[in-house]
Amino acid sequence: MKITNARVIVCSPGRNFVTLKIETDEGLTGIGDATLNGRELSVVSYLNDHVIPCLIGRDAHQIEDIWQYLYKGAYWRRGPVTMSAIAAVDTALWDIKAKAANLPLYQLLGGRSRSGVMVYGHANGSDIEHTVDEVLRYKEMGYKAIRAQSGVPGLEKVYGVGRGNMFYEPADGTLPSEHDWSTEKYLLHAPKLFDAVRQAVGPDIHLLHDVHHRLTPIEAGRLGKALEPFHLFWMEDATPAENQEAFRLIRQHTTTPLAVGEIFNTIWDCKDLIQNQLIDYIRATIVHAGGLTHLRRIADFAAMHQVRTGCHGATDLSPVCMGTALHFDTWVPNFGIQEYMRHTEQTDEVFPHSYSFKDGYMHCGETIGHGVDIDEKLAAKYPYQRAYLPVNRLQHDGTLVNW
Ligand code: GCO
Ligand code: MG
Repeated sequence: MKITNARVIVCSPGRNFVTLKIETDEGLTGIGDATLNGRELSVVSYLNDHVIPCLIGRDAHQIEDIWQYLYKGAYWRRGPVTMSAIAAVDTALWDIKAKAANLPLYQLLGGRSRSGVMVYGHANGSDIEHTVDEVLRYKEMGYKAIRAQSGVPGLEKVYGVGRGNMFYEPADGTLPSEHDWSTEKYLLHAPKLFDAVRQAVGPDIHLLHDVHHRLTPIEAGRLGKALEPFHLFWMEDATPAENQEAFRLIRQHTTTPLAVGEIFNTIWDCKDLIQNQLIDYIRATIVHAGGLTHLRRIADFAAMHQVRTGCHGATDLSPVCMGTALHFDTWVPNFGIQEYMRHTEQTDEVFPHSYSFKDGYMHCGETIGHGVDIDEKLAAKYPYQRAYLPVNRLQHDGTLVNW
């Protein structure tokens, strides 16, 4: 089965998405997500100018060889732009292979390991009271796991406080907007938030929190320790992880489970974290970590060290990534949880899909392939809109800090 054509489709039904469509001489087509929030067009160029010319004429069944060709063949390895492009090719080819086999994708990975995929939703509030209300609203909707974020008194704009609650969107300006930050204010506030949330929601709901890379390791240790009485499912991205050793210090100070990795793009970003058991959940997902072919390699390595998966699933990852991740989650033996931020109605219309939510669990569906399509005519009605992720500065002197 030869690849005859590959096209990049850029659309913005509420936010930007980059989709790769691969066509074959047997009439089968497949799609993959290539969206890199705030840097979308760099992946478009990488695909159009460098990857697609190398795909034409290749055997669509040779997923592994094509992956190696794009990874090793480029000489310049890794990085989010390259790995998102490789992921899109890989996802589209798995979609095609599953269609050729007439099977839903999870069957090709090894079949079903669980009845459904536990997901967590985002409860975002401007203050503690508002966040508690949001958590209770998510509980009402059936969620078994809920991430809680709230505004911090004295800080104007912080990560996680959305404009519309169901559809939180961090890319919010035609130039990067500026957030302000105070570690002191945040560290005083976060334990109060979880005290209130845990009391309101009861013991049975899993609670999660995203620190979004804002603390140093010792500060993260202090927060993890302060949150122990509220038994979190995880504390996410407590500190940046370029230096994987940094997590050792956090680990020494707290038993709050640690998750990291939504910005990782290969196994090399998490090798030390995993083999030294410095984390509990690995957040890498399909689109930013080289597709299914690479993600399953990370997952197998993680399983050897009792690290479980917790795939990134923010709205800036398209429904194509979500659908594919759900097939991965249905199979992966060391599954932990899946993030699920709902897309807007416009996005769902552009990307018809077979996955569904019921009682806190997602189901990938039994449609052959990964079960997500793109309505190209509708997509054409939503052209690309320039959008940036924000930057973050210390409140007291304007120093640029981690976002
Ligand atoms: C999460 C993430 C996102 C990111 C976003 C950046 O845990 O869901 O932190 O909200 O900020 O994906 O593009
Ligand atoms: Mg996060």
